[in-house]
Amino acid sequence: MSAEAVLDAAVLLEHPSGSTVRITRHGAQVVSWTDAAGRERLYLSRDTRSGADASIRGGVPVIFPQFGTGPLPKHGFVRTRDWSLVAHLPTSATFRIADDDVSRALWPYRWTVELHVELSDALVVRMHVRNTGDAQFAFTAALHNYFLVDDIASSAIRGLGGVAYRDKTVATTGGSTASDATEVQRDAELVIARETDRVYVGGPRSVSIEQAIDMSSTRVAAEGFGDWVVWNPWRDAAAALGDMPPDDYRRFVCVEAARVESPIVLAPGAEWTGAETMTVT
Ligand code: TA6
Repeated sequence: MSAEAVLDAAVLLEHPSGSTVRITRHGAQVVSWTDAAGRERLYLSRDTRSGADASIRGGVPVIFPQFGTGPLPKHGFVRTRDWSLVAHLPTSATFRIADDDVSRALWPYRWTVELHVELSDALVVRMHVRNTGDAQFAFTAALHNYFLVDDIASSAIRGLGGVAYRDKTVATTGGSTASDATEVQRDAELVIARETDRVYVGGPRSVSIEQAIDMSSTRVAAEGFGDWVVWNPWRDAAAALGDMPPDDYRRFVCVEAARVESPIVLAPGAEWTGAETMTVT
């Protein structure tokens, strides 16, 4: 399936302002957001993989119950599964996924995740995780946003100055994430000019991608997550991905609302919500 086919198969939301959102049942993944001026704000690779076990390269992948690498498949397992569409109105949609035999073979817990997407003058994505079993569990999570930029060299990420981060591009002995180098971002703005893979520990409520499209900026405000991740593979790692045209590293930056550093612990019956609000400024 091509990127066009991914978009064609997606659930469409339309706002009277003219903005639109498309969400696939595969991964409950937002794969397109156009603003009121008709400009696409999210990156979607034209070489994305699709189909049963594939993760779609672009948009807003939903990461649960494990961010990054670990005992489970990388970035968890809900981004590669089909979700149920449980509500669909012109400007909102709700998707749900629950544990099953396949998930319990990997991770022996009972849970549901609902993703609620709402389009107004902003795009709001809300992720609800509920423990429906009788054992406590811990998880990490993210909304792995791929923001489209006209040119990575003339865009900048604002909001993370003074925040400590783990630099995942720096290999340390043993290569374990726990021992990745920790630094503090000195500059107010981050201009991406090389491979960048950072987990910011804590940080502000909102971050913006300045001069993303047509000189306009994309702002993302998060609640409930606590951490931020910034990723751009740059030339060589983009070429190695295999599902992205090599030069596309210039056309996006991932700025992710994430909970990576201190897992969320849910007691039986308990619920957690993480949300992000994206606006054009
Ligand atoms: O969020 C950043 C990151 O964890 C990077 O380390 C990079 O691997 C990226 O996600 C993409 O992962 P993926 O499994 O989708 O290729």
